[in-house]
Amino acid sequence: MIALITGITGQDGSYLAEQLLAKGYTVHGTVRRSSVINTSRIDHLISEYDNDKKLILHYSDLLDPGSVSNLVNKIQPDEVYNLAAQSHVAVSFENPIFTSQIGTLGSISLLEAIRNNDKEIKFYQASSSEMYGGAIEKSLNEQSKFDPKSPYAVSKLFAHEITKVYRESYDIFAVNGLLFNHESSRRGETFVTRKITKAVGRIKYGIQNKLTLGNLEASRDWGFAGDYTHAMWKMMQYKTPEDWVIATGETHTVKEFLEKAFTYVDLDWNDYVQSSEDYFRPNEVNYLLGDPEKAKKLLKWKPEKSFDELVEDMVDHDLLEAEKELTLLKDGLIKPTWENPNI
Ligand code: NAP
Ligand code: G4F
Repeated sequence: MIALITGITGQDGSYLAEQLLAKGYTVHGTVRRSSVINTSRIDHLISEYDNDKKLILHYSDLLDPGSVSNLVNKIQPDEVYNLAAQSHVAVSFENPIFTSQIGTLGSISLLEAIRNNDKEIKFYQASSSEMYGGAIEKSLNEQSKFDPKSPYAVSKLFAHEITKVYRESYDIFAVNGLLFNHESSRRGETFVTRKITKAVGRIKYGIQNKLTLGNLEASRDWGFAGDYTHAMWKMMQYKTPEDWVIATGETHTVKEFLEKAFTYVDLDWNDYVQSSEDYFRPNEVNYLLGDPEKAKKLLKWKPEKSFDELVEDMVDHDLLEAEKELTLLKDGLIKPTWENPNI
């Protein structure tokens, strides 16, 4: 089996590549050219699989439809996973056009490439619970109405709908994974969970003394990224192409995450955390809770890692990172930054 993953350098791309390679797939991934090497999440896979050409990276940007089409033509994949995006909701308010272009141009370029090359190629679109936005239902499933609240969510909604259009119009096996928030030690450092666990590690080692966040009352259905990428693969093996909600069925506030993470290292978060308007968004999604019953029943999928285990794993990882950072600081190899200027 041959898979193409756009966004392989991201959190999900790295877990998905790992899982597909372990199943014996040949994995092709797109990498954006950058002035610094940006493959840190997949370096362990490159050293293991690069020599026997099981993992092959290509320079490609989703904003360049020609490069996307050439790639599909050249690789002739069995499965395409479209994970690339400007995935930060707050940043999408700052860069709305760029964010929208990746979501819209990226998905339709890939679908067109599949339609023109080989309609047997299966397609996965990384849809998002963010598209539900202001929905009033308590628990959200595949039938719930969308109400996007950010440029990011609107661009994801376009990709979601165009995926359905290509499925219905051209009989392409095109699926949407409606994934609720999923985290890990590979999560980008400006998403709230990782921002917290990284700060916990640094505070514990005395490298940082405060943490500034935005809305502490926001509530999210947080799962483990590795469980969710496994669900992506399962959707692609199901007999028919459909839309699937992937979630834990539990929701927690940012405050609850703080409580769990700081208590784990015997600290009281109230002593370190402040909330600033600077980190509030122009439009907030206050509450998200998913209902994964369909995936549980038909895909035989369930989240393996609990909320507590997820938080503890992330804190454990970031304690080790902080310990390494402290050594570098002591050796004078890096300069101290008391708090990362994060979004
Ligand atoms: P991520 O860590 O931010 O990774 C995004 C990936 O997209 C990175 O590899 C990034 O490359 C790449 N990318 C960005 N702009 C690109 C462009 N113009 N052309 C090609 N590649 C580009 O995101 P993630 O958490 O893994 O999420 C994967 C996908 O699932 C995203 O589409 C996200 O919107 C969606 N999603 C995520 C969640 C979640 O909770 N994690 C939930 C629902 C949906 P660089 O490494 O060069 O930046
Ligand atoms: O961690 P977040 O930035 O994730 P958000 O906005 O829910 O988006 C993530 O999940 C979506 C799925 O629902 C994905 F589609 C998307 O790509 C991304 O992966 O923020 C979570 C909550 C928000 O309500 C935010 O306002 O935490 C709140 N928050 C409070 N203080 C903060 C902060 N978020 C960030 N990033 N930074 C803060 O300081």
